[in-house]
Amino acid sequence: MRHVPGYLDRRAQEKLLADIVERLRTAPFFTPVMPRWGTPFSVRMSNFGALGWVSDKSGYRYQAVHPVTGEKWPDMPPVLRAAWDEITGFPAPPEACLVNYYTPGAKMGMHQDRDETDFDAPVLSLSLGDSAWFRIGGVRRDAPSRRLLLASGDAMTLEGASRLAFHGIDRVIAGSSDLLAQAGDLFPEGGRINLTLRRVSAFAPAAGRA
Ligand code: MD3
Ligand code: FE
Repeated sequence: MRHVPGYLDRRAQEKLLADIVERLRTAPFFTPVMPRWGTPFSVRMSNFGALGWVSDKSGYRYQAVHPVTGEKWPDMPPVLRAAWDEITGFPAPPEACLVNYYTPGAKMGMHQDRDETDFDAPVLSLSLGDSAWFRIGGVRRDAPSRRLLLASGDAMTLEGASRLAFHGIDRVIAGSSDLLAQAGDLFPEGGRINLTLRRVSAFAPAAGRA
């Protein structure tokens, strides 16, 4: 795992936020619910790119359309594609960008990300808005964990052993950033947006030259 504090400067964060807000008009945040029980997540979500992650009573999955509007997901903001190439160097483009929105009281319990076919590809995360305490442990739920503060503009990559580590968001620090206020009245409570870029399907590298 690699943490890159301040990967996006303030201007780049504002441009990315504007690109996100524009896309949320056609792909508004939805409230995912837990499979089986239907308990709502405290985090609201949307997606950009060919595939988006959704969760409803029938399960977790990636799909090409928004679960409420039925429309295809918007394209990814160009700066995200550039960040993927620059930070990960992975030889195939990201297929999915999950957009998580945390109000100041929202959290995400410890979980593994295993709905993708290809665990060899990295996951890239970018944070905007309020800082949050991120927790990461081991590949077993009972392994010891540590926490890391993720601030607006920070990037983080997860690959190799960390790709299947349990992780979550303990707490958002309300009022720690004024970035989301730039979006007018869309985020009256402030909060935090996290973007995760992923490969979903397996990528077969071209055969090497002899
Ligand atoms: C560690 N998101 O969307 S981003 C998620 O801040 C998720 O919204 C958190 O966990 C958030 O699934 C954490 C950092 C992150 C993303 C993917 C990971 C950490 C990861 C995949 C494997 C291990
Ligand atoms: Fe996760």
